[in-house]
Amino acid sequence: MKKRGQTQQFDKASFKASVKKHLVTTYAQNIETASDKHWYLAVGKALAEISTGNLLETEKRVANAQTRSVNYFSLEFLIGRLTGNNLISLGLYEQISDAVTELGFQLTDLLEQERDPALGNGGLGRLAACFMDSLAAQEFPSVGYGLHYQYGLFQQSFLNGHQIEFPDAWREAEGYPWEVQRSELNQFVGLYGDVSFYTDDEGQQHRRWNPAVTLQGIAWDLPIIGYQNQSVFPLRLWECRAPVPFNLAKFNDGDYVGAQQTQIAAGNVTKILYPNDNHDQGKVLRLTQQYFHCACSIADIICRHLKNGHEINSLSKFEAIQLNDTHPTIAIPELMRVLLDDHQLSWDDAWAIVSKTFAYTNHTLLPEALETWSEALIGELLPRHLEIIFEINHRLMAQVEAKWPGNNEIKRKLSIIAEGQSRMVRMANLCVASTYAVNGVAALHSELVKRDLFPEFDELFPGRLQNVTNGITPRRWLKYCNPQLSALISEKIGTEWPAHLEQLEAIAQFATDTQFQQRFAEIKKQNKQRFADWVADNLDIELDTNAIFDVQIKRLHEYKRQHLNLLHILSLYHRLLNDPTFDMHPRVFIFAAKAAPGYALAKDIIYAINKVADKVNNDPRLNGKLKVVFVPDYRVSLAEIIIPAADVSEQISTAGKEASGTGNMKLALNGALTIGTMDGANVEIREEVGDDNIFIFGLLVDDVEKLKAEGYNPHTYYEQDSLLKASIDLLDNNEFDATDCAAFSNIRHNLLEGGDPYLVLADFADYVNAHNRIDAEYHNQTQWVKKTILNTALVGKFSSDRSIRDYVNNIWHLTALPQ
Ligand code: F58
Ligand code: PLP
Repeated sequence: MKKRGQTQQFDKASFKASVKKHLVTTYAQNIETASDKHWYLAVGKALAEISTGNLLETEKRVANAQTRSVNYFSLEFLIGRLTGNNLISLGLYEQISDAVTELGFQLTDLLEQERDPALGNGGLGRLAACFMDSLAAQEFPSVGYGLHYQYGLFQQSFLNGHQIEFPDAWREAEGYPWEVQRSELNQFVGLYGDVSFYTDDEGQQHRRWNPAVTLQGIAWDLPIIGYQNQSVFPLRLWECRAPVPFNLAKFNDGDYVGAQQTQIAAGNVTKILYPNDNHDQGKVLRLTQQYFHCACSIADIICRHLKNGHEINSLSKFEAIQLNDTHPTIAIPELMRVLLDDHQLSWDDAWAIVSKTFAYTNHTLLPEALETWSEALIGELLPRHLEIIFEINHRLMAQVEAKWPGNNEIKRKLSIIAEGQSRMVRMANLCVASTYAVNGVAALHSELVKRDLFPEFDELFPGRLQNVTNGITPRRWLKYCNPQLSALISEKIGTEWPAHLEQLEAIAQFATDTQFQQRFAEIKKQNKQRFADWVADNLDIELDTNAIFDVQIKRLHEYKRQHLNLLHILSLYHRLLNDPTFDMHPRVFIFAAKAAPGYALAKDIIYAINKVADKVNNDPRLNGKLKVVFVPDYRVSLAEIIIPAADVSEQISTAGKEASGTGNMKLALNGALTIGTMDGANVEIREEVGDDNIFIFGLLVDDVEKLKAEGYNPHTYYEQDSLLKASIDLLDNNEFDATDCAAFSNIRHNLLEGGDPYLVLADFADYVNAHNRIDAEYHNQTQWVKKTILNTALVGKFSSDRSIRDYVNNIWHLTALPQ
């Protein structure tokens, strides 16, 4: 690998001139009167000039290297703001900061002007962004393929405690300064229609799809800038448009609306990101998005492959395709179709390529999130693809028959087609059958994928099912978001750690050094103050930075159990008011979470937390011991200020439900102590930091299964635990809500009569105990700070650079670009 520290050549005077040029000529602003926002846009454009040049250079180097690339297919890339992070990668943060000061501005103010490109829902989309960063940092040839949504994940605000959603026009009126259109890469995509036979000149019969509708894919590239190495790889996002602006015949007949119908329909394909996390809705438009994404991306890969002078037969030698969950699975039959019908390969030759090209990552075991599509719908939208899926299934069933002769039960389980009233295509089965590697995202999750989800596939295809534990990029999630801690670390162990996070282990030796502890604690305090100032300015709530900042930030979902956290808060409220012997260190409970717009109970939980916050924050009887803040509009840029300010990280999913989590890694890296269940990557965090430096509680996966099998009854817990009973009863007595909104009673009903599907009541007592331990241990500040230092020091494993190396070594088999 190239020696790090090769930063961009920089000439301040010409940079300033370029900013001014863009301000005037690109954005038509006067230098004297332009707003901060226009200065940010102009700075972004001036920087993008550098990155676009490097992107084209890197493309050439990749072509010359003649090695394998990975194509990361994902319907989501939750990249967050690019400008600040890109400055770090370019190694130009200080220089640009100086240049901007000379222009009369503060760089930090301008960076605040950038809207987050929220092109993802949560963990899965954010993981894709971290992976792109780590691929570029290590110079592995790579392209990210996604969609250029006009509207990203909705913006959230609260009205009387209720979530309301607004469209997220992330590009605003001016467009996003970092993106460039690559019109030479545009593609055409078919839909609907029928399939016919034809005979070629040699008398061979072939299938041909005759689509009834054609869409155009417009390629937009965002630069993924390698950390201080000058390589830039593309994140290629496809925008859907109609191939012609309107229907001329209809227009000439005076049917002006009819003339635009196709165009309006085409514009809808990439209009909006579906806002569900861990839930599959099965809408036609979603399948259209998926196919549009895959067809454009496959076409682009093949164009590149042929342009680089390679034979179609060598595709898998030069290209790997990683499917980020099943959302881009239709790429599998699409590549088969292109190879069979356009390149006229035999089935066996085409299959040999496809089954050596694709790999698939599973991110969930939740049954409601496992994608299936109606066979009828696929047949209508993509008739040729359905034929191909049938053929893949036919051959799979033959393999199953050979391994388990006459066993129809296994056939029913493994079949890509689920029988039933309406036949459904199971995308995960299609993936496992067609890829050469399948991975879960944390050790426990990958074991459960083998044990519970695909045990027979594991027998049929030994070795195919693997684990790659997730990771996070240390550049954004430590160096950029926590500059003071980063400076302290660099002072002690040098500046190489952002590219080699395992080096952080060397700060463990300072965990008991009083002076280091003081500085570490002081930085945490300042980060808490930075966040407290933000809260005062934006939410008008005063926070005491001496309190414990207890943070749960993630999508709102029953399995993540924000309502368990809420019940604990209610138990503290109850004890503070009713038990004169009870005392506690002041706590601020910080939440941030978006609920899927159609997820009623999740919205009820948000409402309940907001109402409890209103009450406890203003109740003088609590002596300021308890505060609750629900920060609206959770997004990457908010995570960047909350995470460095956290003392406690809530990772409290029901065991077996959270595939990995990545927020848990970010918080631990920034010195928050985890209170968590033995779930997802919490298990591995515990292994790294040691039992003394984490607060583990709750049922284990096997306990959960056993309890459910025995017949779980939440009433038993309710009746036997007086603190739990008092807390749950607070949900039902208008203590927090004078309106007749049913949110509180819905939550209570779900927990008691609804059977408490995520075992909140079963874990409550142990959770409260773990919190009591936190309260007790926080009093011993020396010990506490030691633990937080050890968290930062010992989580180097969770760098996404390591995850990417695992993929490279075990799945993709890539070589880093030579200089
Ligand atoms: C998440 N999945 C997992 N899905 O829940 C989390 O444990 C894991 O850390 C993360 O992936 C990365 O591996 C997730 O975020 C989604 O958001 C999908 C969006 C599209 C619809 C289905 C869910
Ligand atoms: N959303 C955003 C904005 C994030 O930054 C992250 C991870 O840090 C997530 C969602 C995923 O959080 P979790 O792993 O806790 O589900």
